[in-house]
Amino acid sequence: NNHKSDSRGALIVLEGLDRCGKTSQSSRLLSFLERLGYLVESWHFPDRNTGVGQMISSYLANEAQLDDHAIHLLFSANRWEKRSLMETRLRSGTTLIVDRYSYSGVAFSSAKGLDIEWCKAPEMGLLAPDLVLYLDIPPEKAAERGGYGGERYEQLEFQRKVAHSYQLLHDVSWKTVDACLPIEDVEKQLGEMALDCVTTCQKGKALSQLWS
Ligand code: NYM
Repeated sequence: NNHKSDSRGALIVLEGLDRCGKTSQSSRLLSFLERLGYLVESWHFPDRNTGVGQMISSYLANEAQLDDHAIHLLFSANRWEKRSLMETRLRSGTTLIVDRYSYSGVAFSSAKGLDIEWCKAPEMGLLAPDLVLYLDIPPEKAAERGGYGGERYEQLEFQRKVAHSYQLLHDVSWKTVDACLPIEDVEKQLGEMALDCVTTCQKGKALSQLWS
């Protein structure tokens, strides 16, 4: 590895509705990049291991009730508490594959009716992803996959609203992949897009911040 000083890992985010296949695709993407010899870690938000994460987890399990604004800020705080570690990892050359990020935060909260600009505000200053891979699936198809775990938000009607909110968030870093394709085809497409991004960041690309 001939590291230039501005060489770094890539921040790659996977987004999509519940049951779109994000979690299995992120582990496939992790092994793909590992096999090619890259330093790579798999992350997930919400990170339920922190104190804030435990509050989020009991909210999602319907064990705790919280005001919509308050839970929104907790999801955001859960990203802020990982921000410096995230930057350290990226600068040391590790690529991060992140299952859900600020886009989930904004899409799910604005689907409840909160103002979208209000939802984006606490995300400002978090690291901007180099690539957002959106696993596109019609809400009805996702619901058919079954296994909605019974957590809060896992209902067809609500997922339709989330899908609509996601559409408002597309920016230049987004690539949409048809999540209804066979799992190996999705894997292959994600792999190619991720590899391209990792190579660019390795050559040296400035880290930027949300939302720009
Ligand atoms: N979720 C996730 C939010 O509402 N806001 C956020 O900022 C994030 C990261 O949490 N239905 C929602 C989306 C999911 C739920 O996520 C739990 P997962 O990926 O099932 O652990």
